[in-house]
Amino acid sequence: MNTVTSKILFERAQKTIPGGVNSPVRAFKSVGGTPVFIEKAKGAYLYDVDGNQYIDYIASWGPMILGHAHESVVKAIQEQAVNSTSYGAPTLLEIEMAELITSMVPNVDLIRMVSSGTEACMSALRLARGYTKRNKVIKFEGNYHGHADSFLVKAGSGLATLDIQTVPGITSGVSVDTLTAPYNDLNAVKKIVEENKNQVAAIIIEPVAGNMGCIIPQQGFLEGLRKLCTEEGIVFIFDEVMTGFRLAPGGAQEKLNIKADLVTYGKVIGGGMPVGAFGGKKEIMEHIAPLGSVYQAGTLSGNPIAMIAGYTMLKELKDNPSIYAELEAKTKYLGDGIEAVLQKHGEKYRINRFGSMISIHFCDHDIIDFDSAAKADIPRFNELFHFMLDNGIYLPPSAYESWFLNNALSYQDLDKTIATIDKFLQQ
Ligand code: HOZ
Repeated sequence: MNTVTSKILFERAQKTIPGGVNSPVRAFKSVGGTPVFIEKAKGAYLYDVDGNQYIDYIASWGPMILGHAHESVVKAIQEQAVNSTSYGAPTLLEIEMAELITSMVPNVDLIRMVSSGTEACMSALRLARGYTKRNKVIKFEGNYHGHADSFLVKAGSGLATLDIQTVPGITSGVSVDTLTAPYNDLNAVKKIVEENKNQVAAIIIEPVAGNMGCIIPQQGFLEGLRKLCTEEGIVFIFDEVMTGFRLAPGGAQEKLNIKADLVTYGKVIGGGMPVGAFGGKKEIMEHIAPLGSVYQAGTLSGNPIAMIAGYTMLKELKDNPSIYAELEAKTKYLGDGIEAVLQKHGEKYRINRFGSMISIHFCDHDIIDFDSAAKADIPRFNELFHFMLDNGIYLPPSAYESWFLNNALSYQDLDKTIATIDKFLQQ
């Protein structure tokens, strides 16, 4: 595959942008090689600056559930753009968006728009601290909640990809309040809570993890955390930046039937535009300014372009819930097809799949937490990544990321993906 223009652009980018990218995972550092630069995308396909087409399994890290440049979303953005791109003042659109989200998602009485998933998680934690008057937070190893200081301890995604254990610039005063436990280990969490009696403000979790590959919560894990939070007066925060509106109209809360106290969202509620939100129980949300004194603000919060793009996509998901069954069927088809070829070639593997999230791990042990994910054969994944890319299939450029399916993918695309993995295994 000819990617000469991408290579030239990467050289040029490095002269003015740190590492040539605006988000580290994109740099291909762990998989090696140089990133391809994208010119456009439509439906299930990305097109790079050299004119190559790729079947996309990233979907902008989740939000492109209906595929890229979905017609109604594009039209809505165009119609709004002529009325200006930002006002810094209230709009009807924000109310319609809040009403739509609260009609789709359980346990969200009030919701505040922000501009990214990072901002949503950072604000939700501040709120939980303000509400409980406690300082500590428990997060899970390999979960990633954006790049706010409190969350960059044993984090997944780019930190796992680049093997960054400690982040310079984060003071010990901040990180001392972040306690970590292995994912799926309820007893470890109970122990931490016991050792920090009445000090834990929040437990934050990716209800289905997507930042160390896709990892599924084991039976009883989330239920146990819910019970513990209720008993100990801890705010239970679901980070639904990846799972929100993807696993079900009501996200992981609906799909797994677990109530969170606060929920955070990211790009998915903007149809891929830069946006996020956090919401939850009235009793907690009322502590946010201007109702309460937990301060949180932003000129671009509730931005009209982001609102109309997100509203249009979410409304389509609400009106056509069969999309979820279609997506899940496609993901199962892909997973079963990949499993068949892996078995045929006697490869050691685990496939983790939930809804339209999936990841393949080359190993002979179950992938249930960060340690087990890290013990898989990462170089083998990196080889797969490059073989797929060279054959027009764009997987996440890291073994520590989930793949995300979009509903524009055809069964022909899935067959091509399976056949390409078969070819890879024949080498
Ligand atoms: N941290 C993101 C994946 N979990 C990647 C963000 C990006 O590079 O766009």
